This record gives sequence, C-alpha cells and structure tokens, in this order.
Amino acid sequence: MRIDLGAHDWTLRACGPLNHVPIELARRLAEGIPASVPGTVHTDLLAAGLIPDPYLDRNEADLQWIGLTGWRYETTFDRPAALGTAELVFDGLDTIAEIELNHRVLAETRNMHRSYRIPVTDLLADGNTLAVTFSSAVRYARAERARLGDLPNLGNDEPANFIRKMACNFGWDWGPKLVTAGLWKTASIEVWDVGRLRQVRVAAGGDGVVVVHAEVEGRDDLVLRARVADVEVSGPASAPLRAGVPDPRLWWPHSLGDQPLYPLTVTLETADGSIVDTWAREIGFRTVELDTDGGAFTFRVNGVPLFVRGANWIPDDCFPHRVDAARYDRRVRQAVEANIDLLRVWGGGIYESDDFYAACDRQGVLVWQDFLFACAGYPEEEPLRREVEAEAREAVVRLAPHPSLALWCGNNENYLGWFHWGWRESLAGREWGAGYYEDLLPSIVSELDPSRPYVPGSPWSGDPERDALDDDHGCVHIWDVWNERDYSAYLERVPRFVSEFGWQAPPTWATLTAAVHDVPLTPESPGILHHQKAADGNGKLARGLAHHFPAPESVADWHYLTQVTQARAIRTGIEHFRSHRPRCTGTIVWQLNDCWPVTSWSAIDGAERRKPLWYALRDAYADRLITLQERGAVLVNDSASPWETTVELRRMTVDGEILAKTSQSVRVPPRAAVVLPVGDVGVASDARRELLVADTGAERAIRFLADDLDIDYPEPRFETRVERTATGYAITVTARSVLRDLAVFPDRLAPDAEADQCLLTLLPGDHATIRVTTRYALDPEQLVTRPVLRCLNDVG
Ligand code: BMA
Repeated sequence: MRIDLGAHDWTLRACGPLNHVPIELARRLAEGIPASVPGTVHTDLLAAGLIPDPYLDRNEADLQWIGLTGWRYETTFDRPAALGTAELVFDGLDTIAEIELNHRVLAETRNMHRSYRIPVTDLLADGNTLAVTFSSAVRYARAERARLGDLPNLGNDEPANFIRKMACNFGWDWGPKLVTAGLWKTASIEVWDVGRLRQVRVAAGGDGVVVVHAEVEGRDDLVLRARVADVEVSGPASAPLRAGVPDPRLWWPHSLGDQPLYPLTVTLETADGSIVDTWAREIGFRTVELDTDGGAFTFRVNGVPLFVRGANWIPDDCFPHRVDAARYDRRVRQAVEANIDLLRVWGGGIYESDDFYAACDRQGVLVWQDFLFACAGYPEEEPLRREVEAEAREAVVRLAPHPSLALWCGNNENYLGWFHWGWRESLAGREWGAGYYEDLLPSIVSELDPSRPYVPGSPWSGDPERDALDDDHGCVHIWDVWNERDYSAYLERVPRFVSEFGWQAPPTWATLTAAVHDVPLTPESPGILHHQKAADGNGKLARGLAHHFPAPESVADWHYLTQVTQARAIRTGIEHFRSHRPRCTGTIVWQLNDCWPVTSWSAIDGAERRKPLWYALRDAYADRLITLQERGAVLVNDSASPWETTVELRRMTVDGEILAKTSQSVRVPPRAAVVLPVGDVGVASDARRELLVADTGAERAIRFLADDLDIDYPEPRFETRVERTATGYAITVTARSVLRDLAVFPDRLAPDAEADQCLLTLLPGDHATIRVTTRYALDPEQLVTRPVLRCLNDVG
C-alpha cells in the first residue's frame, strides 16, 4: 500500500538563517504558507502571492535571498491502515535535507539526483508530523569548497561542483540563478508485508531476449514472474529471469522505422500465485553500438550506421517539477517535427523523469545521457564520491529499460577544461573528476547496463592523452565560431562528429515582450540585457550580424536579423557537416530548448514557441537534402531508400533572368551523399546580382554568389492574398522579385499564433502559402505588413 503524501496539506516556513529574508515577508514566512509536494520554495512563494514571477523583467535579482535561506516543509498524516514494514519514500529531495518524523531526526540527505527510503515501522503514531528541513544549498556548497579547496568551475559563480544538485540551478549562460529547495519529486509512505521488489534491472537487445534481474526483500520463498508480449517465465526471486519473444519487431529511431514497444510486467508472487508487488514498463528490442574504429564516432542501431541529426537538451524549466508528461511529449514532438533523431541530455541538468525517456521511446528519438558533471573540476573526496556512485547506480538501473537510451557519457566539457582552459597546469596533480569518468562510471555501466556504449566525455577524442578537440578522433564541440568568428568558419573543418555547436538569438517576439517590459525596448535596454546571460552575448550577436548585415536601425530589425543569422549559422554548419558524410557522422546542435524566456542558442524558446532556427533545422535535417557547397551540389540521403532524381541547376540574376542552366540525373543510395560538380554554370559574371539554384522538383538549394552586404537586393515586389481557414489564416505570397528569408511572425499579433513555415527564399514567379494557426481574429492587413511579414530585401 502506498500513501501519496503530496495529497496532504503541507506548510512551508523560512528557518535559519533569516538575515536575508525581506522584512515585510518575515512574519508570514515564520507563520507558514501552504506548500506543494512535488514542488519548490520559489513556486510556493509565487502561489502564495509573496514574490513576483522570477522569469519576468529583473525579478531574478531581487529573489537571491531565497537560495540563502533555510526552509522547512511540514505535514501531518495518520497511521496507515495496513500492517507491515512502513517506509518513507522520497523520490527526490533538493538538496541538503534533514528528515524528522515526530520530532526525531531520521536522516540527512545531500543529493538531488537520488531517491531515499527510510524505515519508519516502529516510529508511527496515530497522528504523525513529518518535517523536511532544507539548508541553503549555496551555503553548503561554499562550505564544502572551503573544506576541500577550490577547483575550477566555469558554469557559474557558485561552487556548483561541490554539491550534487543540478548545476544550472546556480545560473548558466542561458539560465537564471534561482537556487531552489524542496521536495521536487513525489513523497509517500509505503507499507508492505510479504515482500517487495526493491529494484528491477532490465536488459533487452535485438534478439527478443529480455533479462530481468530483480532484487527483492521479504520472505525467501517468493517467486518472480515476467510477462512480455505473450511470453511468460517465472522462477525463484534470487535468480535472473530470461524471456524470449520470438521474431520481435525491432525498435528504430523515427528516421529509420517504427517504434514497436512491448509491455513488460514483473511480479513478485507467493508460491500460491498471489501477487505481492508489481513493476511494469514498455520496452523495445534493438541493438545500439558506437563504432569508434580509426577515430570514428558512428552510432549503429540494429547494425545500421546513422548520421545523427541531434540537438542538446537542457532542463525545460528552472523548476523541473513543473514539466509534466504532456509537456515532455510536446517538446519531443517538436524535436521530431524538426527531423531530430537524437537528444543529448546535457550534464549540467538532471537525469530527466521517466516521462521524458518514455516520450523518446514512443516517438523514436535516441537519447545520449550525460552523467551530471559540467564545465568544472569535481572533488573525488568523500562524501562526493559515494554520492556520485549511488546516484549513478540508481540512474543507470532506472533508465536502462528505455530503448531510446543510446549512450552514457561521463561529463560535459571537463576534458575541454583539462586541455584548453588551463586546468592541467593549475590542478598540478590534484584529482579533478577523471577518476569518475575513466574508472567509476564506466565500471558501473559495464556492471549494470553492459550492452550500452559509454564515452568518458563530450568532447572526447578516444584517448585521455590526446586533445579532446581533435577533428580526426571522436566528438568535438565547436565554440570559437560563435564566440570569436563568423559562421562561415564552420566550413573550415570536417570533424568526425560534432556534439555541440550553436549560435544565439532572442526568443520569439511574443515570449520576449511577455517577459520584458522595458520602455523603450531596445537591444540594450535593462530587461533585455538581463535576459541575456552569456559573456558579452549581445556583443557577439552584434558582431555576428555585422559580418552580413548593416547595423539594425530598430529593435524590430535587430530581432529579425539576429534570428535570421542564428538560423543561417546553424544551417550553414549542418549542411556542410552532412555533406561530408560518412567522414562526419553526426551533429548535435546546441540547444533545443530553454528553461525560461532568454536570448540563447535554443531553437524553441522558454514559452515553447519555435524560433526561426527550428524551421531551419527542419529543412537542414530533412531525410533528403540538397545543398550547394563550394565543391558542388551535394545530395544527402539519410532515408532508408535510394533517391533517384534529376537536378536542374540554374544561375540567375536577382531579377529572375536565367544566365546558364544544366540538368543531371543522379542516384543517391540510402544513407549516402553524392557530389555533383556545378562546372561553368556556377561561375558568376556579376556575383553581386547572381544566385545559383539547384532544384529536384521537391527539394531546392539556393546559393547567393556574394555575401549579403555585397548583394544588390532588389526592392521587394510581391502580391499577397489572405484567406480565413478553419484553424486560422492562409497567406499566399507571389514573388515578383527575389525575396530572401521571407518570414511571417504572427505571434506579434496574437500570443498563440504560429506559422507553418519560416525563412523562405522565393524566386520571381514563385508563390508560397504560409498557414497561420490561431484562435484569434487577426487583421489581414497587418499579417502581410512589416514587422509581421518581413524579408531581407526590406531591411533598413
Ligand atoms: C557549452 C555547453 C554549455 C553552454 C554552451 C554555450 O559550454 O556545454 O555549458 O551553455 O556551451 O556556451
């Protein structure tokens, strides 16, 4: 029997130290306010109307006292009716907690990434008081740093590396510093009598065999039974069970096939067949390997090598308990609709809830899971070491049943720090975490999840002695391009695999203006700058833009041009890297999502809206891609069937006059790329006014032969027609001149309005229909006028 304590009334009080609590709140916070479990202090204070929304304007700055204060959660509950062993179960405590039952301290915890189970059988009375007191995570981490001595940390200005808590909770270069405390996952009382499944560990490969290792408690005559599809096996609880499903249908990433899932139920039973405990999941059958031969970094699923079309995943909210199954599902759906087939769960966040991995299982998205270490040196001393071990063991067992899980990875960018940020020298022999990445974590994976590949880090060159950034070996992160150069610099390199590269842009207009209320609103107004966390972020945005466009004259131009630049930058990178398959076997864009409204590298902003980058990803990650590179037209086919087509190549002027033309038939085998040289057709006579177009009928690539600043864009000439549809509006644009990067931003008119296409380049005579979905009645005239409808021809 299980009693959900979240259904009980909880009270939250501030407790020592109180010296940072605002005086006007002190009395209320001493008396107590209603609290939620799962939840966190910030959201409880928000619900009680005591603090403003931390995501708006510069409120974050006024709320730093929360992370410096201690907090006590309290509830009462009756003695459970059932008899047997009673345990208090916490699925997640954030983070430095003391648990008291009936005023007696039962346990102290210090790891957000673990669950806890505390025996209470003999401690329960008819009425019980449960209190969980959290001390300030900031103060704890600082004290641990003082005790153990400092280690490098680039992620934020607090010693996040000295506490097992989501690192980005202390701030990141896309996230606010809102240091939380609370029972962030469910809390319950469980009472069991005859026996209990303590842990169920599952391995399933491509042959239909499921192996179930169970750890049980209770009587020693209990029987374990596993049912998968129509197959049922049983045996003594002390031995693993093997069930074989004949002719299993294989699970594939969505780009290669279906996602058949098989219900697996494990029961613990008495000898006469009565069920004592049950564990159930959906599993899938497939193999996954990482081929690292000769420096490669190639994922193979069911033996098929992939070009990974990935994106990096960060916590979808600074307060992760707010991300429910439906929201995970929507976010993964947005990834799939952008043709993304792998998400990398980044090491500065969390092991996500099972709802996330289940959404990936169902929708065919591979998951690369970092262990939770990012951009810092980590102490290997106690108590950190045993916390790391306990959390890793729990995470590996919990996530192993998910067919989507494809890779375990030791850390994010810590080898980069070792090789490139001066750590090797400054650490002077001190331990910094390598023992985790090279020893502890791989041994846990090989013990508990031996069929899954493991790499020590991202980036990683295959050898701890070799620079982690090596284009010939393993996976690299490319950051100098955004930080210091122009996006054309992506074209200079052909790494084996790129697990991070990114370019910033502001969130959508609706998201930005709902979060920032500056008057006037400018790229440098205080709220906009507050919602930009990267070092010199706005400077980099401005310099990135200056390579291609005149300085924006208005915030509307800034917003449009920075978004165009972001989309272009990532498109440039992806098309180039994909065109070099099979030497390069994957790209993971930084980053899919945001945790609040912010200018960042994301494709989907903090209010779930798609930025222009999302649309660019959908195009650049399409199964069939035609791209015009320096060396010719490259056709990339990542589908499972051959691509036979005719490519018509034209060089034309911006006014539509055709200067040269050829056509060629081509066959691109599945999962291959073919280069067609463009020859004389590609040689410009006046680059400022010419472009190259490669058309297959269904796919098209356009390459302007000069850079934007040199192009003589014609005045935009076009006609529009707006029609009401069942779900909103259809806008048909007929181009009379070249129109470059045409976009409609309907979120400027209604908060729910979305366009189905963005950044279209139309040639004279082309027409395109952009569908806008919205529940609101919009003004058709505004829909087709600046700043809602824009193209590059009318900048300035
Ligand atoms: C890498 C990531 C993140 C960071 C991003 C952008 O360092 O691993 O830490 O947010 O680049 O700077």
